[in-house]
Amino acid sequence: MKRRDFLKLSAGASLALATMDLRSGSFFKKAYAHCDTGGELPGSLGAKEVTSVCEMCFWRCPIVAKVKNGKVVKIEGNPKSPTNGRGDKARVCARGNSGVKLLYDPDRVLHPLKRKGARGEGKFVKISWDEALDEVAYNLKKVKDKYGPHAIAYFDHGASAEPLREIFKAIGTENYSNEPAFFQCVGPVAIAYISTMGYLTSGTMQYTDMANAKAMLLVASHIGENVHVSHVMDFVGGLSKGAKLVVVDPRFSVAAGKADIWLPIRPGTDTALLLAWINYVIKHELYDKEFVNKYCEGFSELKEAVKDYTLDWAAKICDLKKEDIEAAIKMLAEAKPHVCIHPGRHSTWYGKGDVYRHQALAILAALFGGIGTPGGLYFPTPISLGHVHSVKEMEPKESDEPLKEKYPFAGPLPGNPTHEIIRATITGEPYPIKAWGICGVNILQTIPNPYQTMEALKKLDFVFSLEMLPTETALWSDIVLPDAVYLERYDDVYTYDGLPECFVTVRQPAVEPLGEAKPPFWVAKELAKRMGFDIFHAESEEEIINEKLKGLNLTLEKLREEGGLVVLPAKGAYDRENFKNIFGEKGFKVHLTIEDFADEDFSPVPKFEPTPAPPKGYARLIYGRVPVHTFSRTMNNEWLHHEWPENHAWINDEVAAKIGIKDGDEIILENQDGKRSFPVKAKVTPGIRPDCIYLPHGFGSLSPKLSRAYKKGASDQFLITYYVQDPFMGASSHRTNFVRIVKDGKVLNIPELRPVPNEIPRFEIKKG
Ligand SMILES: Nc1nc2c(c(=O)[nH]1)N[C@H]1C(S)=C(S)[C@@H](COP(=O)(O)OP(=O)(O)OC[C@H]3O[C@@H](n4cnc5c(=O)[nH]c(N)nc54)[C@H](O)[C@@H]3O)O[C@H]1N2
Ligand SMILES: Nc1nc2c(c(=O)[nH]1)N[C@H]1C(S)=C(S)[C@@H](COP(=O)(O)OP(=O)(O)OC[C@H]3O[C@@H](n4cnc5c(=O)[nH]c(N)nc54)[C@H](O)[C@@H]3O)O[C@H]1N2
Ligand code: SF4
Ligand SMILES: [Mo]
Repeated sequence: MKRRDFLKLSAGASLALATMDLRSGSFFKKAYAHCDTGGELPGSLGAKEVTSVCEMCFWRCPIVAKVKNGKVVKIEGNPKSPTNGRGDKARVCARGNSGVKLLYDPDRVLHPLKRKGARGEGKFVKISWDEALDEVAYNLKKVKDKYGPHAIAYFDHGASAEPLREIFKAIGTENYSNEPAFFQCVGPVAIAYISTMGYLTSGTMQYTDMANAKAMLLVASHIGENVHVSHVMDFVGGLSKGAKLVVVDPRFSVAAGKADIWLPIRPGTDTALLLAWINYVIKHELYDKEFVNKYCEGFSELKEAVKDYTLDWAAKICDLKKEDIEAAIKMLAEAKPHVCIHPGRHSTWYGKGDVYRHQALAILAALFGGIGTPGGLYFPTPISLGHVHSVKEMEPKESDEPLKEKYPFAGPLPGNPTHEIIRATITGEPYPIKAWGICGVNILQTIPNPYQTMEALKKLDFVFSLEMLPTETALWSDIVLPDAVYLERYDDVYTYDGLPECFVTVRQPAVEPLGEAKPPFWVAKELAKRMGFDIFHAESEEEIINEKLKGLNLTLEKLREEGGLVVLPAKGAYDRENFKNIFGEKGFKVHLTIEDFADEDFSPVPKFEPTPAPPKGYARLIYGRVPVHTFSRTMNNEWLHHEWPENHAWINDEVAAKIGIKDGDEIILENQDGKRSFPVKAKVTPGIRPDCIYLPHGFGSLSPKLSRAYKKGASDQFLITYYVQDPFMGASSHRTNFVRIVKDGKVLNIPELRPVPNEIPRFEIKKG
């Protein structure tokens, strides 16, 4: 298959990479046809402009909301933002534009609700806020009194979950699942990069200087489908200036469509490739000697540890051609030190070996000298906000039987691994967990094994959620509290500490909350009152915001006058000498071998730990993003649903021909435990390996109350029943499941077209 043939396949590419300025498109005309603007044409004429911050995903782009007749009619990028394209080029992505349709989603939860039927059944009655809050406070107190503070757990994600978190801290529980954002997302990459180079390159921010890179390596990172506006702009900026690109992905992603070399790797074998590359770079002296001598520790141990990993070995394990992987590493080496080895972001793939994969990526970046240099990874600018005195932060007491005991690198983080909480809820061991609070996370669509999560939900004495939409998770709650949408509330002060310039901005309401929806700060304050916690001394969110802005000699008023955003200079992005690591130590050091890992009986250098290959008759289930949706949260959005209403299951064309599947056929996927998906259309393509089936994530909602999203496409999540927990920090794997196809009631086994070498064990299906 030649590159130009593949280019035809990446239909999503231009859509995604344009980062969607939809202002002049027919899309908007059509979209506005449904927008009730009181008979007036929408647009900026005569509209009030309110600056704020997007929360359609966590990149938090600065925005301007245009308000006409008391309604938000349009959202644009804040023209002052140095990262979204300034002035009239200020961009938001398709999702950012479509916040309007989250706000006015007819399915929104606008009143406090109390469950009437069984959990999950979706039957509720409206109750007053007083009743709802009394009920939450009463039940949390009851569980705490009977079983102790750790019997209460909190699942949270995103801005609106933060005020409520203070309640759980005051209760004294350490069982907040420190977010799907860690244990289902960045956990492994965070541990690897902090341990190797002393800072986190992939938190909310990504410190990747792709705009100035001469070459880039993306391992999985499917930029273009994974859309964070300034990140995509940096990527495209680098490419347009001629940067070379190597993409390692079993699927022909949008980014692969832009690549000089695409390596369609056997899933789960990336560390083998990286180890062979590290060995090759050392053996052929392709590394940056000055950088390694000056900043790196452990070079000779690393050299010794990787000496047997040859390109021939990796080619066999990874099912790639030796010539291709050699050409790729040479291409990257030629650009050193201005080479961007992307650290990745979502990294909870296989449970075992995920940390080593990202450790190997960090080592490769260091060998090329691509850290603290233009075009490589860079250092964040320190920005200090003022101290908040008006909220009394409580620290949870540690339990005698900590759930993270088995995981040495979950230690310094607040919260406990998600699946430790879920299993303790089911078994009562090591202690009972009897009540859950949920905010900003759709636990049934994002935490592996939703069937186990439902089992846990059934066991609870009490569960409540703060939500905007009647999602699967809301349907399983006893009390649902209606949250204000981000366009209706204050949240936080947001700083951007990257390149080309930094800034500070703030989220503020464009309109009043609809119905009886209330902002999270109000909810937390009211709950604190009822629980008897004297923690919120601020009268309003503005007070807290002003305390924070004081650190930058700003006030909310001043920030508003400045167009909602103040640009701050980026400092020290390439300054290795004055770098301070996250532990506050000055001076830049790279640990090519990690003693802390050895101290905990892990390997100090990356180790290839093969994940089991698909059992005979199955393909591995893999997943990713589509550019116009964020996880499950946007599936019911009118405009985004219109653009991308359902997902397709990507199936290799040779496999499809052998089992008689045609493009567009309706199929069902069945996993190794016999769990079946909703019907989904097949996308037959040479752009995926024969041993994988790919499902874009977030589709296939199980909530009948989401009138657009319900049963549209298939949920990857409901096929993920088997997970492996990462021995470093207890994060759970998402790519350890296998599927075959059911068509017209007949089960079709997936033929094995790529032989599996003996070094890779095979997954064994448990009977019964
Ligand atoms: N539009 C949109 N953008 C988003 C989000 C969203 O919901 N919507 N979410 C944001 C968030 S929080 C995150 S964490 C990021 C996630 O985005 P990334 O960090 O880019 O996610 P990955 O899992 O690294 O990438 C998915 C790709 O991995 C490939 N893949 C699967 N298995 C393997 C394997 O074993 N090896 C290799 N090399 N590749 C494999 C898949 O084919 C797919 O192309 O996206 C962010 N951006
Ligand atoms: N199978 C599978 N699982 C995954 C992933 C995957 O690709 N596949 N990706 C993983 C990754 S990288 C991540 S970061 C996580 C993301 O995990 P989640 O954050 O759980 O993602 P969503 O499905 O968008 O669920 C968010 C929920 O919060 C609600 N919500 C959104 N905004 C607000 C708000 O302002 N206030 C309130 N109260 N509620 C709000 C939405 O309605 C929705 O129900 O998922 C992880 N899990
Ligand atoms: S990338 Fe898109 S959805 Fe995410 S914050 Fe920016 S505009 Fe909003
Ligand atoms: Mo994520």
